[in-house]
Amino acid sequence: MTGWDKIFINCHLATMTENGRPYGAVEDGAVALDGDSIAWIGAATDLPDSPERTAHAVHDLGGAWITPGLIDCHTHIVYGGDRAGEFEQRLEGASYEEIARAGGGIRSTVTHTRAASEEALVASALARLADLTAEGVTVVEIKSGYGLNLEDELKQLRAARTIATQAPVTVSTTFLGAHALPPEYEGDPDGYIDLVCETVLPEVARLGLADAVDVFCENIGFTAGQSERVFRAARDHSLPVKGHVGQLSDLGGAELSAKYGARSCEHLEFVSEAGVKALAEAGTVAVLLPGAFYFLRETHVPPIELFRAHGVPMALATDCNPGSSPATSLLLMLNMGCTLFRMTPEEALAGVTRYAAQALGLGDRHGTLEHGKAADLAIWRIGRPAELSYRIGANPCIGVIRAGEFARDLL
Ligand code: DI6
Ligand code: FE
Repeated sequence: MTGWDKIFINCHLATMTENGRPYGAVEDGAVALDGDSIAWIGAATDLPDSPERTAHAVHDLGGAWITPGLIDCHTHIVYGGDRAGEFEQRLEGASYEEIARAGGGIRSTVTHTRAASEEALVASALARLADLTAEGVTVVEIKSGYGLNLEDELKQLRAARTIATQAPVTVSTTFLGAHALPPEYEGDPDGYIDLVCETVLPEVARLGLADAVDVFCENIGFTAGQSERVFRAARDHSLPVKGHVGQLSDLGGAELSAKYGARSCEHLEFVSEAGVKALAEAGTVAVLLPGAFYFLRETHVPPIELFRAHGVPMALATDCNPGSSPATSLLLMLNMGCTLFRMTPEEALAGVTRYAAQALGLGDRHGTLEHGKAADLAIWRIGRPAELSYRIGANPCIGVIRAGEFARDLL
């Protein structure tokens, strides 16, 4: 009797490790959990003893597949209000950029986020998060960037930290103070960057509210020079960086992010081959956001072939936000990554497990099924892993284990 807490048998494993098989698959596998970690994993025939003698609880999965808990590595899920009105405006012909330049867009969400209480922000985000966790998500990244002043950026980040205590997820927080220019700094973007670098970021760092720092380096966001100031301030406070770059235009943000050793670069529809090479050399993950691509009816596809050719790891995420991607289905992003960007289903799944973990600096604990890693599992009633990318609007998730405990149990 080994005394493990739980064992799952009669199942197939998409370990997402590099074991030489597609999806790192182990057919007819078994996984044992003890506490919040994987205690044993492998082919069922290699189990040291009968399942009943190894674990307190035996779960027969009837041929289901197990993947690592999914990771949504890029969201703006904490915000106030919504932007359905802008959706209508865009359908009548206004562009996302025009709406932003006219004071709508991100600024409109800033107004609603500033007006919302911290409790209200937590409650509305938890409702959206429930859609994600029902589909097997066990780790979520949450950005600030709708407060744009000290008080409201801190409020957003505290709300994100609170979510980790109220939902079955690990939360990684990102300070995105340089997301948009708040109205009180109109005409003075450098003055706002001073506030971000000299006041807000140091306080966020002092309070331990952010795990990384992000910037929106874009023609409707901040220049490369302004973005670099934020990256330097992050480095001064020992915080890793990531960059929203190349969503609408190429300002050289990929090269800049690589120079600062960014964990990830996001969007990347507009990036040169030199930028892709720089990402490869820096080991930066390309986080692709097909929800925003789709919702803004973008036509310029990220250079998937170049990422492959240069060995840039690709992740996929929802970018859940009220303006460019009101999406709360990571499975739909798998389908869109394949249909819109021509990723393979295996690349898509790696993009919400192994490489999403890498994008968050959590690869030592999350993203693959391996002995000693987090006991975060998603259990699927599917015949093979490609089905996770293939279906549209289905949720074949029949179980979620997070930190060793059932977070969803339809077994
Ligand atoms: N790019 C995006 O797609 C989101 N932020 C960003 O920098 C959109 C944010 C919004 O429109 O509210
Ligand atoms: Fe985003």
